[in-house]
Amino acid sequence: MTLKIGVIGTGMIGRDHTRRIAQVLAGAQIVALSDYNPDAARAVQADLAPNATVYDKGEDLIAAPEVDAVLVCSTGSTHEAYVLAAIAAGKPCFCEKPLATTADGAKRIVDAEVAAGKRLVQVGFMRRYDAGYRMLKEVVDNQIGTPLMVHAAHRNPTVPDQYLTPMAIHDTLIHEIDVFRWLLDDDYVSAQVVFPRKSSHAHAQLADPQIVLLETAKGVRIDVEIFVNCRYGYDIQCQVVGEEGLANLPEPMAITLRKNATLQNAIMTDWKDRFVDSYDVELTDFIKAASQGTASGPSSWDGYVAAISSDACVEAQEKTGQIIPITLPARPALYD
Ligand code: NAD
Ligand code: ISE
Repeated sequence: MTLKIGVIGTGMIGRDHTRRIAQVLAGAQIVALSDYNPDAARAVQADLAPNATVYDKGEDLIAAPEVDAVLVCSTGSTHEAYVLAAIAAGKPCFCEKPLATTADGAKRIVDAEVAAGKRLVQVGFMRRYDAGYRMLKEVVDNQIGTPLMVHAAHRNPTVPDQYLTPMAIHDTLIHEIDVFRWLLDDDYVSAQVVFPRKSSHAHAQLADPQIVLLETAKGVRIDVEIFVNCRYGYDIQCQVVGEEGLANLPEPMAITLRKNATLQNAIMTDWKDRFVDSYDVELTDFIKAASQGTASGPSSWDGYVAAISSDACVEAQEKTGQIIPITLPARPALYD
């Protein structure tokens, strides 16, 4: 069976996911596209999916009989309504992060999915599919004893002018928020944010860098540096310290060059390149489950917990230095 997919939101990542489904992955085809800006959808149609229908409204794409499953890749604030519409239509839905921009919005999705009685939603937390993080998890689970601390960094070379202080959490740290829950099999109980000296490259409405301190239910302490004007490259670092040893996330593969009396390794500059394989694997997982009428991988529950934890981190930014508690509701059996 070939899964017929409709993509809502044909900006940077919507275009990239359309490319991988149209040109790289097996088992699916793009039959429909929609974007708030119809020219963006038509440009992707012309370049990558000439047989797809362009819909003016995402809701019409979701309802279209030829669409078996939906990819929501539009701006974060629009995700909730589209995911709810896909659940109401009984269609599997891959939603880019964040699942919703508020915890209440994410809870509405969890409630709708629980009422539907089966998993229909996969959230785009692609790091769980990254070969390096999977190797790290294997070592954390089996070789370094009880994990005690995590030291991490999420660095982007630059960000657009619209990127404001809270986005360091909702847009950027949200990947660490999800992947550390999965890596440690744990949940957060508190968050604290402190601001180092500000980079002169950050604009007036952006505090950059930031340091987020998370504490988990099992007592692991996590520090994450978020630095989105670091200039030198796109750099994701993660070190887990356990009772018996220490494990680092592997660096992405790169040529080691000896030349002109120097030893060099290139550093990537774009998240699209850094996680290119993980996006392929996460969408392969989506295609497989959606072809069976369901979803697997990061769930609405994971998206909801990420939203609750993000909200606490934003509060911790606003009350810098204070420790903000994180309390989670009981998890519905659907997500066991
Ligand atoms: P983008 O701005 O390049 O694209 C967003 C697109 O959504 C635009 O074409 C815009 O016209 C469209 N849009 C806005 N409102 C809409 C609506 N109501 N209906 C339909 N389309 C609408 O942004 P992007 O970088 O592609 O990010 C899109 C989403 O993907 C965001 O939620 C972002 O957080 C997420 N993202 C995830 C990753 C990742 O690593 N997983 C990376 C980048 C972006
Ligand atoms: C972007 O939206 C992503 O998801 C990238 O993975 C992240 O590194 C970047 O900071 C975000 O803006």
